[in-house]
Amino acid sequence: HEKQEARPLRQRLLVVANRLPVSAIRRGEDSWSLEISAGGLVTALLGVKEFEARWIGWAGVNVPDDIGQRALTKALAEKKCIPVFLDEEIVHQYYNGYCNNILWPLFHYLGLPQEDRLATTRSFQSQFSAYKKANQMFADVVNEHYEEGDVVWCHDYHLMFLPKCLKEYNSKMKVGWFLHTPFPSSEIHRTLPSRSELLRSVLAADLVGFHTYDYARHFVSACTRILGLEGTPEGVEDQGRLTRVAAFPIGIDSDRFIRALEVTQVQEHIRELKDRFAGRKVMLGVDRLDMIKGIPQKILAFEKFLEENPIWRDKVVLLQIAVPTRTDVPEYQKLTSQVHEIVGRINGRFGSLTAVPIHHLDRSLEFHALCALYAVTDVALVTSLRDGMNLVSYEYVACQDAKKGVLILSEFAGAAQSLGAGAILVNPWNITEVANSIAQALNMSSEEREKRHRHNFAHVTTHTAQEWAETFVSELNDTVVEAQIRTRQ
Ligand code: ADQ
Repeated sequence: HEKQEARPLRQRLLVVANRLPVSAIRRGEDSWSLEISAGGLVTALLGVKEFEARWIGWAGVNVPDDIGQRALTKALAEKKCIPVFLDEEIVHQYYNGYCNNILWPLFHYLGLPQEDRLATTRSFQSQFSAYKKANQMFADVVNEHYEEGDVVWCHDYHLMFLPKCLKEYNSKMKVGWFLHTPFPSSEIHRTLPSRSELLRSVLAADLVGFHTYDYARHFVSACTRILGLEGTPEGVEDQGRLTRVAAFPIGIDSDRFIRALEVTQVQEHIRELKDRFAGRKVMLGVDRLDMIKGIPQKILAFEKFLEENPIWRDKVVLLQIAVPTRTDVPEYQKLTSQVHEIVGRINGRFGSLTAVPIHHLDRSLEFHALCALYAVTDVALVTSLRDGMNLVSYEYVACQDAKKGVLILSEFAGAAQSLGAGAILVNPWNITEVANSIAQALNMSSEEREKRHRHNFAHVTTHTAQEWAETFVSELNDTVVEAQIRTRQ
């Protein structure tokens, strides 16, 4: 009886992702300080009232000793987080290697690593083994904390092997898997040496979700072409067992952005920025510094625009904020210097003693500064070469209700499917087309801006992160119930 009373009233949701939503800093042998990082996923799940979420994942730090592990586990428990401890070698092979060097570029159509093919092929096997081992370690922790009735929601390309490991522990566990990146055409996926094994393990889940219908369709084609299974309108069928596959487009917590614009600190930032750039139109780019975001292409398009529109040269400025990520990977270091070189060249070419056309910052901005930038700028440029969804485009629209700025958006971002009617869609590889779109955006009439903005603002404020999470989890619950009914019949 006592045990029953202690159980939470709401259904428990175990959210499993590679990284926990905290940054942990070790202060002493057995003391840690933790800071919650309020990413999209955290805010999405905080809004889901029917469920009580627990987070399972890697804390992003190497903790080799028992004392440190015990202390960190205890500190994390207060934040409803449960750690998976990965050692340096596993992190190197699984995270830097298989996840970021193989799956990430492949899923964004950049192909498998080309240089030194032999070395890559040789390390491929050990990286894939580390990937499976790491996924098994996540499964062990989930299994240890799982209670009957819980829903387990696995996230992203880091954990494609997890659904299978979990179902091997307990075939009754309700398991969902969601991919935050694109799922590429089956022609791309089939180049991956471990293509079948990964598909089969994902199929062990009850519900598999993607941002767009296209990604879901690519996944189903990969299963039919590579595994020879049957694709149905509901998903993929294997010997009578259905894995439901569907699109669940993510959103943002739009209220959080809209409310922030009322905060005094944000209004002060807005005033400062207006003074700083008075008399000029301001264009904005906000991205993680990653090859998929198409930052060099964006800057080259801006150069082309300046070249072809001399009257705009001292009347427009591009602010590009790029947060460095994966800084220890040589390709990312190369990208940083490439971007710096292009920016330097263009500023040298079009700048004057008092003003430069591009302000490039290699850093992350705090939330209020970001909201102010979103609110004051006239045009946002999102030119990803591929992007699962792209939340920056949503955040920009949420902050533009007063100004009704123009969004230029890559047709290869998932967001193009939801914000396409309001944005100017571009092929980011076509520098001339992007340059022309910049001119179109800067010259657009206020009536047209208003019309386009209305469309996008309505979408962003109704298709929120909370709605996304709720829909996925309730669909997962329903899928399991339907499957039980089918087996009874
Ligand atoms: P990301 O590739 O990280 O996400 P995105 O969706 O744009 O891309 O989200 C980035 C987040 O980081 C945004 O919330 C943004 O505000 C923040 N951010 C970016 N640059 C910043 C800066 N300089 N300073 C402060 N904050 C910054 C992955 C996929 C996407 C998918 C999301 C969610 O690659 O396609 O939309 O997951 O599923």
